[in-house]
Amino acid sequence: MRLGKAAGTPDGDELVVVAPLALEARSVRRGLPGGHVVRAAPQARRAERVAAALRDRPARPMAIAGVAGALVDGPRPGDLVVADEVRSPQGTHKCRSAPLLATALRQAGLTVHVGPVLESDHLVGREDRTRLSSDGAIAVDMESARLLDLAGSRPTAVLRAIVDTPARPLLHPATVPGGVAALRSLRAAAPALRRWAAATGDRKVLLAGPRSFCAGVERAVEIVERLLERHEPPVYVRKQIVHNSRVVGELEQRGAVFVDELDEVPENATVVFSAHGVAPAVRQTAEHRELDVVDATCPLVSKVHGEAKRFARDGNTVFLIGHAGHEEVEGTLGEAPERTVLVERPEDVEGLEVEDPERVSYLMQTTLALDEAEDVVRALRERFPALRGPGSDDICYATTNRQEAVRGVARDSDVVLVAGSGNSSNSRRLVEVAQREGAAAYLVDDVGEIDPDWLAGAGTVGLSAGASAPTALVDEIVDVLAGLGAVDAEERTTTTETVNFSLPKEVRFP
Ligand code: 10G
Ligand code: SF4
Repeated sequence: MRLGKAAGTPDGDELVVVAPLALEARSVRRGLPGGHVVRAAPQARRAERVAAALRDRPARPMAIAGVAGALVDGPRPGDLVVADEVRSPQGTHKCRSAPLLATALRQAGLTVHVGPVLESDHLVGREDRTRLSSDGAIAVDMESARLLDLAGSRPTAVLRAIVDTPARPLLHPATVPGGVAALRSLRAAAPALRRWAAATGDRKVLLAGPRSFCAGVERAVEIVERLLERHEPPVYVRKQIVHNSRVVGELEQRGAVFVDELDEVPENATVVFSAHGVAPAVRQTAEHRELDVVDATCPLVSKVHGEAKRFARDGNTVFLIGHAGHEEVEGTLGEAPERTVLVERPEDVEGLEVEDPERVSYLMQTTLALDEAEDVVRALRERFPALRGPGSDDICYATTNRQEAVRGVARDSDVVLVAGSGNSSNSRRLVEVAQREGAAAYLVDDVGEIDPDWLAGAGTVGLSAGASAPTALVDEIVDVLAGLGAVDAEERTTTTETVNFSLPKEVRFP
């Protein structure tokens, strides 16, 4: 499924590499046999050579590869810098697919720094570096911006190998070994340019809707945010408030402290229970320790806890369908541990022993794959015909909607990317649902995790996000794709969600 210029054209001449100096060009050529490497500093005659090479290959991506000086401490001679933007007095060029090239380089075992690169019209001395880095630039070269001016709308990447650093500026005794290390790195880096180029191309992006935050996550995050606004930090949170590294990291920066267990929370402190819910034993410990509890358990998880209590009170054996060790499962199991049995898959059903086969019921983790959970229920019903289920589905509306939406998108996509963290059960289920529809599908917790090979030849990319993944990450993924070629984005919304949960009284401030 392709749109416009094919995504990925690995024909040996798939990109134009511009290397300003002869030594740089030679290093790149050695690492990129058959590649089209143009040697060109941006003086008028050489710039014309670059322009001609680009004119002859109008649809090819362009990579600039050469050496540079580091402006900050950190990069060492031989390290690589991938520019996410190039600044010059004339303006700024964005290099939006930089994370993808950086990933390919890291996969090759190279040390990579991603950040802004400055173009300077003169060699930069030791004193100038602090001033030039004050806006966040990490490296300086002498031609990237002017070469990018020639690129037109084609995808571009800027790769630089560090020769000199603030501690070892140019004309230092270490300059020669630094230069040797940089040229060696350029050669080693060249094959990654080819992988980056193979991922370029115009494409269609199908955005699965709904995606990203559900009402339970919105509520849980807002609870912590409101407490942080009202209280002096720290605000303690038992476990990750939701299973997303970015959400947790941002709250941490604002003063939230995430703990594994309540014994890490000081006496009389405020502690938030995560959206996944807790076992009654945890509540009792908090009460015993006189902690100020604010409960961010999603009301739809609380509903399942209520059902567990009711079934257990009626003398039922409760089969809880879910994943062992998951926090939500631990919490629900804790409501009636002596009466509840965890069932993970249909094969588990055969070995189940119960007190009274006439008094059996089932419950579910809220974030399971619908089709998989149904298989388990079917197996349970075959073995225990008297099986009772919950009043209404335990798999929540948000899980159901996101799975339905990603399924529709996956059918028409070559590859599906799902924004979400590795420990997010619902996000992982979205990947699996997409895979069952026949698409290649991957979980992406950060744009730096996107492997360029996933996108090679993929003219249609589906995009979704787990219930705990922020929309900002989806936007960043689209931005990276847009750095690889023109993106024709289409929203595929299967349903519009209007669910909203009220906040607990402890954070309903006047
Ligand atoms: O999908 P899981 O349960 O791992 O949680 P999450 O934090 O990634 O997403 C929100 C879902 C819940 C809070 C579970 S009800
Ligand atoms: Fe609540 Fe469903 Fe979101 Fe879990 S996934 S927090 S149950 S709305």
